[in-house]
Amino acid sequence: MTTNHFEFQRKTGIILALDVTDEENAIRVTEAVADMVDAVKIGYPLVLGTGLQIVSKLSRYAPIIADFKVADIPNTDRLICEHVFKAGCAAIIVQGFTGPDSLAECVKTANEFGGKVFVVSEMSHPGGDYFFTDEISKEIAALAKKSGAFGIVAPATRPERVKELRAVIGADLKIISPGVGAQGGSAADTIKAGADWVIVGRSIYNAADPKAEAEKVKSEIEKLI
Ligand code: NUP
Repeated sequence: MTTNHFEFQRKTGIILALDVTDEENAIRVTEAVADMVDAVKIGYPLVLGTGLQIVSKLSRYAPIIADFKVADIPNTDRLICEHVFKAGCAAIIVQGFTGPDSLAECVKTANEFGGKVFVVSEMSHPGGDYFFTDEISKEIAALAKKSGAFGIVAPATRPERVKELRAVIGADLKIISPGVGAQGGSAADTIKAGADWVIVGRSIYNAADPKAEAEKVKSEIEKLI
């Protein structure tokens, strides 16, 4: 069994969402912003485009978070998590609506590899609160805490919800927040609301100068300290 020794440390407060679909761009953008981000989040677009072996190529630069929003029965969840952590990912994003047994299996498998689990509590897009009502999101966040997850995913597009979800989980769990930039959320407002990291994708990887764009977000967060 391979053990993943990557630790998340909050230096800049930025996680890059790397939704490019080819290796050349993936490496180019990651190399450019590696000093500016604490982790790189990859998901279906990049992994389906290049294969899971992209993890070993990118993990030289930063810890890798696999955003597969795992949402299955415990046995299937375990098989998915094993592949992700064996490939060298430091963390995985899973859904919480699947319930306590599925979540427990993800956390157990992650722990076997020294990896971490983030649970989606509420999604950031406009329709994201259609089923994830305030009460459901809070219940999912509470379940994430009870299950021993490392953190939750909460919407930067609704900082007030980040604040409410922070109140549910307390200080021990981490919050990572997508929705900054292209989806309209503000990095400063999200961190002020209680997020530990903002997740930024298109506004960095589509920029003519990804490094300069990441620097802007970094200094926006630094001003809060
Ligand atoms: O609620 C969520 N919203 C969201 O945007 C949960 C996510 N995991 N994401 C992901 O964050 C999304 O799939 C994308 O990879 C990233 C946001 O990217 P962008 O909107 O900054 O381009």
